[in-house]
Amino acid sequence: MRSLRTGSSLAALVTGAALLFTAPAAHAADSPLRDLAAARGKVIGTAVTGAKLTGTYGDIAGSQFSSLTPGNAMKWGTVEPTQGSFNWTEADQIVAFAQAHNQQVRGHTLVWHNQNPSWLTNGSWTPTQLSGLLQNHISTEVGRYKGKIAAWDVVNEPFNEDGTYRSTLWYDNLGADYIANALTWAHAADPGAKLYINDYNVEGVGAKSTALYNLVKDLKSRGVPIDGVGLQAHLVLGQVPATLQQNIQRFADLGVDVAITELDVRMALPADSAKLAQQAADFKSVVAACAAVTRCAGVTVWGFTDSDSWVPSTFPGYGAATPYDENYAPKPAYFGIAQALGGTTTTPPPPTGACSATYSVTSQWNTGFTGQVTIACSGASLSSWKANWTFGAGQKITQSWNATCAQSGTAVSCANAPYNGSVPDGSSVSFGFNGSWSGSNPVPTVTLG
Ligand code: 9MR
Repeated sequence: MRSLRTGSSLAALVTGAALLFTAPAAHAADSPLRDLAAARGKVIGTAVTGAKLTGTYGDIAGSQFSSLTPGNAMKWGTVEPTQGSFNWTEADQIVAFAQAHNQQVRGHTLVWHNQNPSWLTNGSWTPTQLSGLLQNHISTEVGRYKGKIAAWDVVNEPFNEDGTYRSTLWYDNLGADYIANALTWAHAADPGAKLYINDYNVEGVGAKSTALYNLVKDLKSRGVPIDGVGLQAHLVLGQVPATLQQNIQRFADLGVDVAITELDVRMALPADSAKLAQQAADFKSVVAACAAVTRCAGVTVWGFTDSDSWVPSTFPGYGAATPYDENYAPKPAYFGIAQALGGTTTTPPPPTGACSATYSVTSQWNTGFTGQVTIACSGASLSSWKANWTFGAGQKITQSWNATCAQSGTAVSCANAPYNGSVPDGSSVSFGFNGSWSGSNPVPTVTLG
């Protein structure tokens, strides 16, 4: 039996009982998404979890995206768990990672009804005290990152579905002007940051987005510093609103920027090829709508991998909502994004089962580095393996563990150790090596054979 899939560098050769795969490493398109986006004057971002920014997750976050949004690290409950005692560890880490990778940071979020510290929500405050706490919070956090944040989601999710104000700690005690005040305080703390109001179910024209439109119009007429609106875009498969581009355009015409801030497209599990193709079309149409409007600054996905998504725990039975699968292989949705940004890579047939190898540099010093290759199988398995790659900049392997590696010129071939040849469906094995480098140390594409 022989099956060969081409067009994506993903080819599966099945011979008798043995499975031989060549599979893409993490970086799959001809140009990274961030380069495609930059060529169109757009930003492409992802929400991230600070602790995961190493290995393959870090490689993809750093190479494919031009903006990072801390998924949780900058929320009030995270940064001030006890009143007056701050924890900036994860937020600082994400900002440092972004700076090291020449990325923007989208600050998220300053005023919300969720993920507030319990000392705040359980306290009993007069409106004056509450207003003072909010001002202090905004001044402290925005001030800490002054000059390092491209845009802040200052106010998050202020509206109900019918366009009335959501009843929250803020609205109930301070009235609607908590929004104008929050923007004014944020502007005072960092006049260079773009200030946004961010909400969900405001992607198409409707009661909720019209309430947001009217609010922005009112704020602008009053001279309140408002630079943009964030359309979160937590979408359901096949349900991109038909009026998305029209809605983006009407905000642009009002004189504010627009950003798609939290894009994901969830589907009923299990995923199949038809759903993944629909998802690719959905991601493509959202990114294309942004690309078509000059004042749409860009698109951020809410997690780039299905292994780092809020969807499965919030919507049981739903998932697969992001552009990369749980093993960091790009899904058709990835190519949908790339195409909307002018990329030429065609959508690959969705893999029905594959083993793939991902290469990462886990540490690096002036002349040497430590690398790791992880071989992961999903819907397939291996009983033995060889991982092959070509070094592009004269790197040399000096030592390896959990595999036997041989290098001839630039070609490296690493075979499994006696104890780790078996990679059952749904599992992975890793091996490591030390090498030398000089000049540059680019990540090669690993093929399995
Ligand atoms: O992705 C975030 C998840 O890890 C948190 O548990 C959740 C708590 O509400 O918040 C998620 O992010 C939300 C974002 O901050 C605002 N818009 C909706 C997002 C998904 O819930």
